Amino acid sequence: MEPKELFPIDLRSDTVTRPSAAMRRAMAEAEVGDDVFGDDPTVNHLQERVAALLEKEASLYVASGTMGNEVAIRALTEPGDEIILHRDSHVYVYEGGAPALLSGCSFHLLDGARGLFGDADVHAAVRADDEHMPRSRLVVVENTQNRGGGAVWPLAQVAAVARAARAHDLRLHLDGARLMNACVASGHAPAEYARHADTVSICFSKGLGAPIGSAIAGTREVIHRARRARKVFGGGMRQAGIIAAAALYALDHNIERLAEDHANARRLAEGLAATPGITLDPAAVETNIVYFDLDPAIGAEAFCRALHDAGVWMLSVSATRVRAVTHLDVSRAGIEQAIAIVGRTLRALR
Ligand code: TLP
Repeated sequence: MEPKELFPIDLRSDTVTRPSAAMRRAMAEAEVGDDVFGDDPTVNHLQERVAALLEKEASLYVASGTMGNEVAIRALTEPGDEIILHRDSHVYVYEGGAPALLSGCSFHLLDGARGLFGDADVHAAVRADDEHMPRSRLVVVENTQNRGGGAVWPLAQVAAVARAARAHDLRLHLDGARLMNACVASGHAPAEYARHADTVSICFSKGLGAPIGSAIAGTREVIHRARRARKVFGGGMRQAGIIAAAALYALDHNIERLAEDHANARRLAEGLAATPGITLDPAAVETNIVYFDLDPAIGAEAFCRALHDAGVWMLSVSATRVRAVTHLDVSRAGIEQAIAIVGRTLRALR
């Protein structure tokens, strides 16, 4: 692996990684064609690869995680349907209300620690078949759960939620933007999670280190509907093999190494937890996402601004909450530096 510059130590997200020289070579050498005509061999290869990985009939390459979630939702619902999901899910909080805008769906929000919920929550949320009410149609599960601190869903809990959904003839979409992190942390194969879902999305542009792109997988019929939605949403791409090659490279080289990011996140959490002014339970860090709380007297925004000036970038997500995400462009040395700089920054602010 090429040496990376230490500064800035950018922990805002695992989306900030830059393609390595080897990944760029794979991109430059990719065979391409017009993917709207279905002619791009690299995209076709990637789609076969993802379908096999998730043990689904078909898959579809899309521009982003948001597009993956939204074309899946469009493919699985009709306008007027209601989606059951956690109030902290990306689909609800961070996709600009897209299910309402693009698919005509409303939301039924669930609570639960770390962004997770259970089968009883689904049973209780399903509406009666009554013309006054929206039709309950889809459950969305996010694994790992971003706002839940990168929490990993226990496989048995996904299975129970899926059984509850099926009992009411509901569909299940798995937002697996960081499914590979969940798999590396839990030891489960991606297909073990995917088997419980009608559609699964995975992102190549997060911890896997590709510059662009996500994919969804499902039955041939659902993927056919999703492909139509992708075109309507403006996501039909032409010689997309250039970027699909980066995704293939990421699948070949960047999955197992996510364990390093998880170890770095744990080390970061331990270092931060030992820093006066920070509240954090290191045991809550299961994957590559670390959330912590600051003294309200300091405030997350002022802290992140001062930290930024010192060369460490984190994201303030509320008045007192900060997020830091580890990834392949931050080494263990960078993490140790970041811990030291956070300590100095907080001392200066107090
Ligand atoms: N998450 C981003 C931000 O949007 C918050 C991040 O930095 O974590 N599902 C999940 C669980 C996600 O975390 C994200 C991105 C997406 C979907 C959307 O992916 P993109 O950004 O490719 O549309």
